[in-house]
Amino acid sequence: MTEASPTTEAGRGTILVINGPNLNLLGTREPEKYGTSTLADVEQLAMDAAGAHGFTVDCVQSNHEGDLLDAIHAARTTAVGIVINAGAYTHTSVALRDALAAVQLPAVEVHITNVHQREEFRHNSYLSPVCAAVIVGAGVLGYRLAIEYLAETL
Ligand code: CA2
Repeated sequence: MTEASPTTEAGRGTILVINGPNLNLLGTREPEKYGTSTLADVEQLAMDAAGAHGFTVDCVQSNHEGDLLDAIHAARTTAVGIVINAGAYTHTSVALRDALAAVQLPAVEVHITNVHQREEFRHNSYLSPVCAAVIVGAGVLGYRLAIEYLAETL
């Protein structure tokens, strides 16, 4: 018997949108840096953008690296692509990079701020080399651009 494709239940399939540590605070602190949109706003924006192209979204936010790894692993059978803002784990986590490489789904890395204008330690991303595209500094619009990219290329 052939395995069900992740595209069978939901039109063109499901895009997994992952937000990492502290992004649950969006819209509540440091608006000058991260803007005024909340995480719920970002997830709605992603849902709308994906829906316009026939995709559904699964949204995951966690402050725990292992939970993010589990979400990426699960995407292997549930999603057709990934949008990931791994927050500070971007700059530290070989494990998240290995997970993204292992699942072999197209992934887009998003950062709300332009990490290259910030501290030196934010300039390196362990994830960028295993992502199809990287969007930084576009604010929360970056999530929409990431979904547009996946919708064009999937
Ligand atoms: O610019 C981004 O999206 C970042 O991924 C945000 C991370 C940071 O560690 C990365 O270098 C760049 C930090 C997320 C913190 O989110 C907050 C949101 C609102 C208020 C406080 C923190």
